[in-house]
Amino acid sequence: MPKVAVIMGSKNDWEYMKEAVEILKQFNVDYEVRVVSAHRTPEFMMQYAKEASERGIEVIIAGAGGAAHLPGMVASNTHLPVIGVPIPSKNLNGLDSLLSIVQMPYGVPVATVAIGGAKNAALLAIRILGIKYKDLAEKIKKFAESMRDDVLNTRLEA
Ligand code: RP5
Repeated sequence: MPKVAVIMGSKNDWEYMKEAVEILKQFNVDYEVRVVSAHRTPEFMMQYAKEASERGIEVIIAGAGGAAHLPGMVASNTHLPVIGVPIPSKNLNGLDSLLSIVQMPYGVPVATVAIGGAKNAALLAIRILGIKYKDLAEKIKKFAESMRDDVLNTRLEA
């Protein structure tokens, strides 16, 4: 049963959102991937968000670009944690996406990562799951240790 839903507003977002899936695979986390458009498939978006929890989804990662209302609208139709990924857009390089996603009003939070930050979205989802699944918490600790060792072992020609 998938634990993480990776959704995006358009198939054009996949080139960025696939990085989240690569991280989930690396940590052996079950996931599903879908295109769910807030403005082209509004009824489906609501149904998807409302049913996600009963289908076993525990965290939703939602990527969108431009007038990026998918993460917020999904958050308003589920009690699950929603992580928003601002997709780099053509005209404003994703600043529009970032501001659309990060400026959620009080009561309907979306945890927003950096523009194009799909990898961190997946890592945050795994940290959330790590509260319940101790093996994932251990994997996250090992991941941090390996990054630490990489830095400590770095030698520069000076
Ligand atoms: C957003 O608008 C999508 O997330 C995508 O980044 C952007 C363009 O969407 P499409 O025109 O490809 O549907 O909803």
